[in-house]
Amino acid sequence: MVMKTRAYLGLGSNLDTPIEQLRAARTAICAVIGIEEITFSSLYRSPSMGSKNQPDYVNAVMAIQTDLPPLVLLAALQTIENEHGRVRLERWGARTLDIDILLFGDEVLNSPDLVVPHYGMAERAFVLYPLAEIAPDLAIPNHGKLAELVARCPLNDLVQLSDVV
Ligand code: ROI
Repeated sequence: MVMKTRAYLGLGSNLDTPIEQLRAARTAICAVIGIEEITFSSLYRSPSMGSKNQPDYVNAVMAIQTDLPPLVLLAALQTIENEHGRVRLERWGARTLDIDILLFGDEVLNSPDLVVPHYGMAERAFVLYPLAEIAPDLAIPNHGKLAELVARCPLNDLVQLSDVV
C-alpha cells in the first residue's frame, strides 16, 4: 500500500491577471499523477511584502493528498511554475507564479532544495489566513497551533476576495 501524505501548498501571483495564473496553476497541479486536491482556499489580495514597487499579490492555499516524495513533488511544482508563471519580458526575470510547499504531513525537512515548514510562513498573513480558512485545527511543526499564529498575525491589508478560482 502506498502511503498518502496531506500537504499544503501556498500559491501566489502578482501578474496583472493573477487570478488566471492561480486558476491555471490549480488545474496543472490537479493534473499531476500522484496529486489529488483536497481543498482550495478563497483568494486573498495583499500588498507586496518585502519588495515595494510591485503590484499587489493574489494568494491562496491548496490542500492536497499525495503519494509523491517531497522532492518529487517539489520538482513537479517547479515545472508548473516554469511553464505557467514566468513573465517573458527580459528586464524583469521575475517569477509571477510561486508555488511553495508549506507543509508536508507533519514532517520537518531541511534539505538544500526544500525547507518545510516553509520559511517565514508562521509570520505571513497571506499564508496563515488562507491556511486557517481550510484547516483551522492545524498545528505547524516547530510553531504550534495555527489558530494562535493567526491570532498574533496582523492582517497587513490582506483582503479576502469574492472571486472563485
Ligand atoms: N507578498 C505578498 N503579499 N504575497 C506573496 O506571495 C509574496 N511573495 C513574495 C514576496 C516578494 C516576498 N512578497 C509577497 O515572494
